[in-house]
Amino acid sequence: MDNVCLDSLILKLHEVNAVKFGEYKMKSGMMTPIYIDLRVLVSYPNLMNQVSSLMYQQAVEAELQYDSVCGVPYTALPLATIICSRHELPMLIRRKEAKDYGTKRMVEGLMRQGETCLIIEDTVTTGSSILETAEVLYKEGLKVTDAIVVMDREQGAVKMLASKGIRLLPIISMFKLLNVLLAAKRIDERTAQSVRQFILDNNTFRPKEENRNDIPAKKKPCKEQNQELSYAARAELPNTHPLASNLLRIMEEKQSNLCLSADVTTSDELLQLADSLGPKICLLKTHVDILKDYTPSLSQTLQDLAKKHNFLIFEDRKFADIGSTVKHQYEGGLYQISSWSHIVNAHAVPGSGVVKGLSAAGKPLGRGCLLIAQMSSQGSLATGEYTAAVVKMAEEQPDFVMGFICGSKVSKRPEFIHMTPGVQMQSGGDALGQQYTTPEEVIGTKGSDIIIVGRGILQAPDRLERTEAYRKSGWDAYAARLSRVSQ
Ligand code: S5P
Repeated sequence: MDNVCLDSLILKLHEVNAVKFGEYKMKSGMMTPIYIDLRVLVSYPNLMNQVSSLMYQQAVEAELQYDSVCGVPYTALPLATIICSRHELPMLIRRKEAKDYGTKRMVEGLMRQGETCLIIEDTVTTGSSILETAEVLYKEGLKVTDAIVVMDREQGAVKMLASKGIRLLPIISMFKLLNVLLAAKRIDERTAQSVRQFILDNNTFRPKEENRNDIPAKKKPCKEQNQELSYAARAELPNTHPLASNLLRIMEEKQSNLCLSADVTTSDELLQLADSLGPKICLLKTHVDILKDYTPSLSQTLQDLAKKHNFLIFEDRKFADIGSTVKHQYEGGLYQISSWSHIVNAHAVPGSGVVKGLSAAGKPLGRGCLLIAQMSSQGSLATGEYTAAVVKMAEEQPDFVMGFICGSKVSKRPEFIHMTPGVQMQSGGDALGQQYTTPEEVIGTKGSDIIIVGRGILQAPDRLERTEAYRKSGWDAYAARLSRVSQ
């Protein structure tokens, strides 16, 4: 989803008082320092249109399959109406109470047994309103697999609904909202921090012990029904780049879709990280130009460790010049990157020559390249048509391009690998514009393949333990995704 659009929507919601800071009582009786009231939207037709467009776009980007749309009464009703009217989709209306005369129906509209209904909601805290609506629809013989919500307070709804087999796709999440309002100086750091703390302290979902093992048990990849292939199956596709096949096999073997972003400044620390965390990762990402003591022997030791622990090396050099120059930068200079890094990445700004230049040096060595289709930083210009052009460029040069750096799945072709940076256990950001999304959202919701984690691990007191936590989180999200689509 386009970051610029989202940022402007958040600012508008704040302007019309749909987002308020202070002391408020919620439906549950709990006091909250932030109140979201999207009922005011009906007074702003422009905003109604913008929100419903983003919701529909979310459904398209996530490739949702559904036969009808139902808004949770009442705030989401008009949003569902706009979406259905504009895109000519059948709508269902859920009654809050059954009529005591006539048909006594709880749901109005045409329903066929076994059809799937997409639920639309305005705000979620626990997710219980969505579940209630889903249960009414189940009684009518319908299926509910997905729900889209404008604003997720990030207090447990995603997990609660996932435990009931419903995937929740939020347009705006609480931490994103805080970041945007903070950057625009609409709120101060103290307010943002008090809300963050409240959200972290008030998670409403506690999984039952017996539910925790549900996900692996249900895992049964099923390509016929849903086109979602396992990493192992994608490794064997005829069009998959050999290096991508290699990586996908490593991922499956090590049950790891974790790339460590080893952003450290000394060779010793880099090698120590590679050796200690190597068993948990599929890929080690470097920024070799931030090392203060690089020598060619470092790259040799790094390659030995990559072999020892079975991971690939990805130098995050982000090439962005004409073909002839990037070829020199890739194979020559101090670092001679092509001689030791399996994967590199490039911006598509210069046009396809950048890939041709890199390919001239890297392809004979069996190397591969990722194109940067989207970026995690606030205000990134790599969105919309630019992203689409990057995907096209990759699809035209699949003998060297093996995937993307992106925020969400950008190409439907299963041979491409999607890698997402800006990942931490809690969404949020840093003071320099980085924005974080959780492993579950990146893999489970956004459909990416690999999480790239730097400071989430590097700043942890116990790096090994934290690496395992990210590995598990990324892998569970992948297993849940496969299991969900195969049900
Ligand atoms: O859009 C991007 C692309 C990249 S490759 N956003 C990013 O953050 N990265 C890289 O991922 C960035 O250069 C850094 O090495 C890493 C993220 O680090 P973290 O500490 O914020 O997890």
